[in-house]
Amino acid sequence: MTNKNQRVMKNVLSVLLAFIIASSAQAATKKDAPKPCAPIPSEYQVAWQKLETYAFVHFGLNTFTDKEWGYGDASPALFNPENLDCEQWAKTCVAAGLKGIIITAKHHDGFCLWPTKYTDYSVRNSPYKDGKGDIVGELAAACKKYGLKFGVYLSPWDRHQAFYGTPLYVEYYYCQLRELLSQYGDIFEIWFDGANGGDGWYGGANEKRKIDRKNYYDFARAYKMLDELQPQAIAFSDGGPGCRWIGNENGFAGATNWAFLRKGEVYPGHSNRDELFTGHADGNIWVAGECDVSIRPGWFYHQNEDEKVKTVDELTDIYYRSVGHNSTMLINLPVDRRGLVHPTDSARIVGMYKRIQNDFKKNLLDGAKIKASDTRGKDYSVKALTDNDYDTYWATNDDVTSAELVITLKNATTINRLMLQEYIPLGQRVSSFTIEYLKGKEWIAVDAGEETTTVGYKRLLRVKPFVTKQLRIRFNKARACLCISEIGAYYSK
Ligand code: FUL
Repeated sequence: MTNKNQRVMKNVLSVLLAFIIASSAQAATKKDAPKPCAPIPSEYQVAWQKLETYAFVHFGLNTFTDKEWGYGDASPALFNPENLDCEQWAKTCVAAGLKGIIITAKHHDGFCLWPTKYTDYSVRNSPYKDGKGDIVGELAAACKKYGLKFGVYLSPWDRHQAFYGTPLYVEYYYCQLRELLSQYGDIFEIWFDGANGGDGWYGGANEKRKIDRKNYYDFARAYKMLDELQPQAIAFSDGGPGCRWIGNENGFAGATNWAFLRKGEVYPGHSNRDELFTGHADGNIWVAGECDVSIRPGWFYHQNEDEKVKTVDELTDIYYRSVGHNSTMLINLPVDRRGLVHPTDSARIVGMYKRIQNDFKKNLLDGAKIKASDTRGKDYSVKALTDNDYDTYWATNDDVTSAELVITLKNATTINRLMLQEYIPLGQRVSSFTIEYLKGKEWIAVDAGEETTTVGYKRLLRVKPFVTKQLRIRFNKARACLCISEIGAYYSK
């Protein structure tokens, strides 16, 4: 072999060798990875949960009739928001760190904010832009422009339509759903509200109508349509399947909060509020909770609630009890009669965001030494716990379902906030944990004022300030080996 040939051969061999090493390392990572612990979320459910906070906008004829539940008989002539500006809503959300907006395309009164082909009871017959407006379209465009996700609420209950309660209405409902899913770009969440109060205008019948909540709407059709047109869209209802109602409208999830329900037990319109609040520890489908709450007492704008907007303190408390309890926070900003988010509401929600950003400004565990009682191997080391990358995680060996982390800080540090995150693509595992700090020679358990059971995507604890150089996190019990993405400690003034 000539020198040149030898060199070429050497190069080929080294490339081959690198390839073999790389692919065997990859195979090792794969082989060593913890097995998923069922039920597990879809990739879309994981992406959705990472949004953490997003906005609801309740807007419609109710805004002009000062009602919460329109009867279905109000004239579209009343709908006239003269300064409507969806970009103002979007800019408010961006300033408040909210990641998307879900709008009431149709509420229970049946009035549609888009010029649907299937009824006259819509913006098309209102003074707004002389009937040429399309608020769903305008908001979809504003969301796109400002990098927000866009979602819709399409009330199954319709107090306007004469044929509500008959099979024809179900056809009507799915025609409208198809319009919304095919005309406005990507939809991240669709809301199937569970309310079916009974009485309504119904084309002048003025009567009470009862439907079979479990079967009437044939929701399987909706899920099929979503699979076909918007597979990433998360379907909200009392029982999912994308995400579930948390069982109250206060914005609070259980401190114990499993992302599971038992298949078939909860469906839209059924409400066992206790099981929605905590999920089912033994559930077999992944349906994480969503906390919907209004920034005012009502969902729609009422001038007499201008002084009743939730304070920054109240909103911050909601954040800790929703996002911090393994749920998402869906905060309603009711747009007023001008068609704008009211300045008080905007100031409060931005105030909450600033407070939260401040609370989590600096992870005091950065640069700390962490020792684990068990580690699966170098691909799952404790380094992952503070690398600020959710997708890397510390894991224990297969049979190790309890383990502890001892964290040594450089200096004595004051702490009053703690954070834990599990790597949920492999399931939700932890069912009991304790956090302690070293005081002299004694380990003292922090008092979170609530049970320290589940973790899930994110668990936040607010504790009385303590000063320490060492922390200990004990995972006492889990459904399978531990997979922890991030841990944090902070000081909030
Ligand atoms: C409830 C509805 O009845 C309210 O009007 C509101 O839309 C709320 C978010 O859901 O079920």
